[in-house]
Amino acid sequence: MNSKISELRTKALSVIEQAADLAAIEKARVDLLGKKGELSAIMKMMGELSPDERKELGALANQLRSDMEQALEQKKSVLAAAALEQQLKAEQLDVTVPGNPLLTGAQHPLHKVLDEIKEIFIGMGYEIVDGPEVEYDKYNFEMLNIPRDHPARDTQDTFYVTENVLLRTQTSPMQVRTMLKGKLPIRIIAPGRVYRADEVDATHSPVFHQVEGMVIDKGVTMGDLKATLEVFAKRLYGENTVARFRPSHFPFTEPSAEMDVTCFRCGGKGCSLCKGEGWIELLGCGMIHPKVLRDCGIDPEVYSGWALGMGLERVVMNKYQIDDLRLFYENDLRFLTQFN
Ligand code: 2U9
Repeated sequence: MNSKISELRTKALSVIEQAADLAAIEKARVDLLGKKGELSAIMKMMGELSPDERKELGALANQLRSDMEQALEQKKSVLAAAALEQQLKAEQLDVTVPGNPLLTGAQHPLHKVLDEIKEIFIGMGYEIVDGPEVEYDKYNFEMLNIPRDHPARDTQDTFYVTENVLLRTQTSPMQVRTMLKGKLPIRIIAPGRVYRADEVDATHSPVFHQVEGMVIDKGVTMGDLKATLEVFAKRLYGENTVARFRPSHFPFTEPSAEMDVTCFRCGGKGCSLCKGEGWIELLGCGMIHPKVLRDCGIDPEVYSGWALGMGLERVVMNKYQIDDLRLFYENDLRFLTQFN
């Protein structure tokens, strides 16, 4: 029995010493100290010994157990440290490697240019007004001198909600609402979404944006209109921009005009952007019709005013040479990220 204990001691210490990793040390622990292990087998045989022998050999076996436990613990901590060392080496982080760039949001090109337009007019003392997209027929058409039989009222062009309610086809009802409040003088810019029953193609959409403006005060003339819009054109497209006015017709202004600006790509020489013309049409404008002033409660003998209207999509398409209006509404990141 004595020699069995000392054989087990030699063998155990050697097995523990040779354990190559944590799994091997665990296996050694089970083999040596477990219920079915070799020390347990020795302990079971103790029952057959005399009390004196049992006392002596029991003490030896207990000493062996505690020595094995200590050796296992020691080896285990050496192996655990080595394993940790190896893991740290394998998982080494290079903190200087550049990270994955995050996609950041950016302003939509329509919004970006609208903000520029607003800033230009705010700088000249204008207020920005907002109003409902579902409007009364009265504010959208009637008070703007657009009679019942006018082509613009054709149901093909207008989304009607009821006989008297519609989706606004222009932002002009906001000017009507402002005039009806009766506070003068007026200097406003009215930007917003408008609706027309058009088929979608490269230049048409049933939803688009207009920016309109209006000034009403005593003694306002066509000279004020021209001077203000020339400054606007230079601020929007650059100081070298020249504006020209062509006669036009709108039911709500008299006289009416359209304003062209020199092409900002070729400076007026003629190129593919301006189709060889040297000019690009920017907006419509005119002196507010006396009937419109009167219907909105303003005496045209005392007050006069001018108004402008432009399609925002067209301005942005010219500015960035975008050839298809649908790109504004498709939210394709390949398009949108170009304006970051
Ligand atoms: C009131 C009085 C006058 C607004 C105006 C235009 C000229 C104009 C078009 C440009 C392109 C609309 O988007 S578009 O199709 N608009 O040419 N708009 S003057 O005149 C007003 C508005 C309200 C009470």
